[in-house]
Amino acid sequence: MVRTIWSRLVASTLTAAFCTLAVNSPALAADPVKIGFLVKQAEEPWFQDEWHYAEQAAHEKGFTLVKIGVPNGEKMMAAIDNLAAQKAQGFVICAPDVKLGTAVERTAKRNNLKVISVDDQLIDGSGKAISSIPHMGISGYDIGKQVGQGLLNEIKARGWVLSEVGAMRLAFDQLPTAQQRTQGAADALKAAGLPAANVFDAAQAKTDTESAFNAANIVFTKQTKFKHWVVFGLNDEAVLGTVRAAEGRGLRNDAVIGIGIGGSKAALNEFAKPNPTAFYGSVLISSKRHGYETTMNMYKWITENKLPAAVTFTSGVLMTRQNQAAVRADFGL
Ligand code: FCA
Repeated sequence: MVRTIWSRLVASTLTAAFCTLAVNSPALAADPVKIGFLVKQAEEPWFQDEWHYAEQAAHEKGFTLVKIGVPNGEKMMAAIDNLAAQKAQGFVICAPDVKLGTAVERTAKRNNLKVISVDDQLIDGSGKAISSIPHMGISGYDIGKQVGQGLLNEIKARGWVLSEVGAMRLAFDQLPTAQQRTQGAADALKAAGLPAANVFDAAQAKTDTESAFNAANIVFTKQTKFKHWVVFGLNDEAVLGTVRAAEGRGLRNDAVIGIGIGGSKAALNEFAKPNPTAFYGSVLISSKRHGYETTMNMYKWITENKLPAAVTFTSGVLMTRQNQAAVRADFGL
């Protein structure tokens, strides 16, 4: 008898304890948080930095970050399916082609995955930005104008005559942010009096250094009358490829001024060379915000159902050999 009462008591206490546990800790029943971070060019230092700061968010919150390079549409689709199979709840993506936007949205939905885009805003079949996917990118046009202003200041400091300066725009116009960035730079130069006829487009096949090198070579071959050049493009790689092409023709830092966009290792390595090259500067943008904040936003979306801002555009600051340490410190890098 005593035993029966005792065992009943134990059983009811256990049930109560279990209920309390079940009610108060719903997370125990849920899958652990897993977030994908998919980037189009895993070998590019900018994307390595984004991953680094995304890892910081994962470390702080204790979730798993799955980093996948997605250089083409096929790999991207496989990566999204793979994330679903691994029971991830969402992913951040910089897609290899923004026109894959509708496919990304559909595949994510089908797999019940939340999605945030970073750097390159996804577009639909008619070329419109997909507003249902939260996005963090850079203020392309304004940052481009900063590039143009930086080039103008340096032209002035050297006493070059604007009408005698050639301007090379490394173009990758199928990517809207690339178009906006280079347009901003070209507009700033033209507004200051650089003749429109002095601006030459060099179309890149991809957004890497080699494609820029090839594209710039073609323009340098055709346009031989300019002794002074300014060069700009969507990122540091575009400008570095152009600077290398110029060097191949004997055009060095006294003849060429290049300003990139990014400011990660690609730029820092160049600044670390003992002799200054024609890579004069880079508008530093925040890989920390783009990597850490997007991932953190995704985490909060998953765990607190807090929808991220529809669009966030981040700003940049011109960084040169001289001020690199201070500018990076201001960015918390
Ligand atoms: C695009 C470019 C990258 C980087 C990023 C912010 O994705 O391709 O190089 O500039 O925007």
